[in-house]
Amino acid sequence: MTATSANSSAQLLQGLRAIVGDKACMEAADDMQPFTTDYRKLYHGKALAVVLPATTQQVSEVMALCFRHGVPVVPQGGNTSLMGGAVPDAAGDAVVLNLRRMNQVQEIDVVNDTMTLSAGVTLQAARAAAQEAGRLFPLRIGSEGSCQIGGNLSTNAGGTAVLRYGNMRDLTLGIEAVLPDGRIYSSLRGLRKDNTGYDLKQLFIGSEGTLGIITAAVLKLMPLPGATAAAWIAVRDPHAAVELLTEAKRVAGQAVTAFELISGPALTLVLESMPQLSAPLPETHDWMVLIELTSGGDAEGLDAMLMGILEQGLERGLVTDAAIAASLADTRAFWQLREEISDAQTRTGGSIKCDISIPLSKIADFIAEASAQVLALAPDARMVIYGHMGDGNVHFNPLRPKDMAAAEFLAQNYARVSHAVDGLATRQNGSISAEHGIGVAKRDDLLECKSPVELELMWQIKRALDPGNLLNPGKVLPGAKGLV
Ligand code: S2G
Ligand code: ZN
Repeated sequence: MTATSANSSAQLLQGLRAIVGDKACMEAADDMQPFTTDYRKLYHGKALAVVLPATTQQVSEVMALCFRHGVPVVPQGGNTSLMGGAVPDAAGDAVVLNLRRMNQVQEIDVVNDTMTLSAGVTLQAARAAAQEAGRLFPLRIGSEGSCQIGGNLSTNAGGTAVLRYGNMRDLTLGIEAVLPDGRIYSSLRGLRKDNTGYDLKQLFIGSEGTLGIITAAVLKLMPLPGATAAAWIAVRDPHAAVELLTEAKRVAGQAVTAFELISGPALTLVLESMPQLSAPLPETHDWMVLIELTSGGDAEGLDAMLMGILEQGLERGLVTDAAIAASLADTRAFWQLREEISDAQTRTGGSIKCDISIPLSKIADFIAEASAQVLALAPDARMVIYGHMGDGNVHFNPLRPKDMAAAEFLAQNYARVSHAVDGLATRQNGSISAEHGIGVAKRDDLLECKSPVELELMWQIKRALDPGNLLNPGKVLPGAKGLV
C-alpha cells in the first residue's frame, strides 16, 4: 500500500468512525470474520472495515464517504446468502455495511394492511409484529430467525408460501434505498396502486445490493388464517405429485397455501441428524408431499376439502399413504421436518445446491432426467430433492455419500453436476436460480442462460446507477463492467 493510499485509508476509517461511532466500526480481522465469511463457509473474504449504521442518514453518509474515496461497499443483512452474495472478496479493499442495527418496526397500519420496517428487522420479528397486530406477514423461510427484511428484499426471497402469497416482489408496496453516491431514494408509500412513471422499487428488489442499499420497506399484511389443514402424503412419484397438486387446486383453489415435495433421502437426512424427530408415516417412501390448506375460518370445510383431495389421490393411485395433522402441533411437526432439510445439509456438508424453477407441466420429467444425469456423474450421491413444487421451484441438491468427505465430493462434482442440472433447466426454459439469487456462486453461469441483450441491459442499468461499480462489485453480473 502506498503512503498516499495508506493516508487515504486512514482518513476513510476516521470518517467511518465519526459517522457510525467507534463501537459500530470494526477493523480487526477477528472482529470482522463473521461478516466476511458466508453462511455456507465457502467464501472467506477480507474487508477494510465493517460498519453497522443505525439510521438511513448514517448509511447515506457512509456511502457518500466511500463514493468520494472510490471504495467499494458490500451491503449485508443477516448474511444468510447461499450464493456468497453478501461477503467481500479476498482483495480486502471493500467496506462491509451491515444493517442489523436498523431493526425498527416503524409503523403498522391495520386499516391499510401495511407495515413499514427498517431493513435490519429479522423476518421472524416482522412476522411476530404482524401477528401481534392481528395480521399475517406471509413470507416463510427456514432462516427467518437470522435473515433480515433488507436481505429478503435484495434477493426477492420466496419460501414456502409463494404459491398463495407470492414472493417479496409481490409483498412490497414501497422501499427506501441509498444510492452509491449517498442520495436517498424513497417510495415509502403504502399504495397498492401508483402508476406514476417507472416502478423504481422493482429495480432494487432482487438486485442483491448491486444498485442500492435497501434501508426500509412498506410491506403488505394479510388476514390471519382462521383455519389450517395439513397432511404429509406419500406419493407414487413426482408425476403423481403434480397430478395431486392439480387436483388440490381444482378442489381447494386459493386455499392451497403450500405444496412441498420431499424426496426419501431428504427426509432420511433430517431424521439421521435429528433423531429426536419422527417420520409421519410408518414406512419409508421415495417421494412425499407436505400440503397445507388455510382459510378464513371454516375448519370443517377445509378438512373436507383435504379429505376429498386425498380420496381422489388414493382412487387414482397417486397417493399410497398419508398422515393428516390432527392439531396445529402436528402441522408444526410436519413443517419442522421440512424446514430442517436445509440445515441438515449444512451440518452434513457436501451439498451441491441447484435452486431450479421449471414450468409445472415439465417439472416431473425434469426431476427424472436430472436425477439420471447426476447419478451417471456421481453414482453414490444422495438425491436430496425437495422444495416448493407448488410454484415450480425444486431444490435439487445432490449430497455427498456418507463415506466421502465433503471437500472431496464437491471438488469432484460441484462444477459438472451443477452445470448438468442448470443446463437441463435452461434447455427446459427454466431458471437456474428460482429464489436464492446469483451472488458469486452462479454469476458466471448467467453467461450460459441469459441472452446477450439481457446481460447488456443489466449492465446498462448497473452503469447508470453505479458507474463506479462500487456497490457489491463482482456479484450477480458476469464480465468486467459490462464487457461480457
Ligand atoms: C428451502 C433453503 C436453502 C437450501 O429450504 O426452501 O430455500 O438449503 C431452501 O436449499
Ligand atoms: Zn426454498
